[in-house]
Amino acid sequence: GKRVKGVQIYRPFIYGTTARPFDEKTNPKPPGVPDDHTHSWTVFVKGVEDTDITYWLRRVQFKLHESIPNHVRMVESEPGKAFVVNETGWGEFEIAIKLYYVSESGEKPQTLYHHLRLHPYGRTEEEKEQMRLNGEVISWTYEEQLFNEPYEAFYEILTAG
Ligand code: SLL
Repeated sequence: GKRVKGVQIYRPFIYGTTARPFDEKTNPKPPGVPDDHTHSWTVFVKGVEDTDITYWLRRVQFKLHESIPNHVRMVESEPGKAFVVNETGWGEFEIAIKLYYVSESGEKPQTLYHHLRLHPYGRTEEEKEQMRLNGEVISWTYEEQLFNEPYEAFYEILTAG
């Protein structure tokens, strides 16, 4: 196919993690979770304000720490749904997030890296205290996916919405 010359298309998305400490009242530990696990957490790739991104993103591979059973997780797209892995654990680590684009794009997969945060962080004590009070540790990155001179068929898909 031909490419649309001189055209750049940007699509915003968010990736990151949200973690909650286990707590009898607010986040009870489900049965079967190992004793040494202190947190539940989720890693995701999704559209801004939950807009659909599955028209350009086909699947996402999350590579978790090797200590986690079945640590390479492939998540296929479901229309309108975020790409998510839910887990429990005790430690922070780097997650490799590999994006696979829809075949019409002709784009090669691309890998992002995200540090799972379980513990409150911030530049100031106030920021940390706020996370403690909220009962969750959010670490999200806003990103824009650039499609440079997309193929004509893919351009149609990108601009159909
Ligand atoms: C650390 N470098 O030492 C890190 C590694 C690994 C965290 C953290 C295991 C969960 C499971 C888990 O939380 N690993 O057993 O399913 O802090």
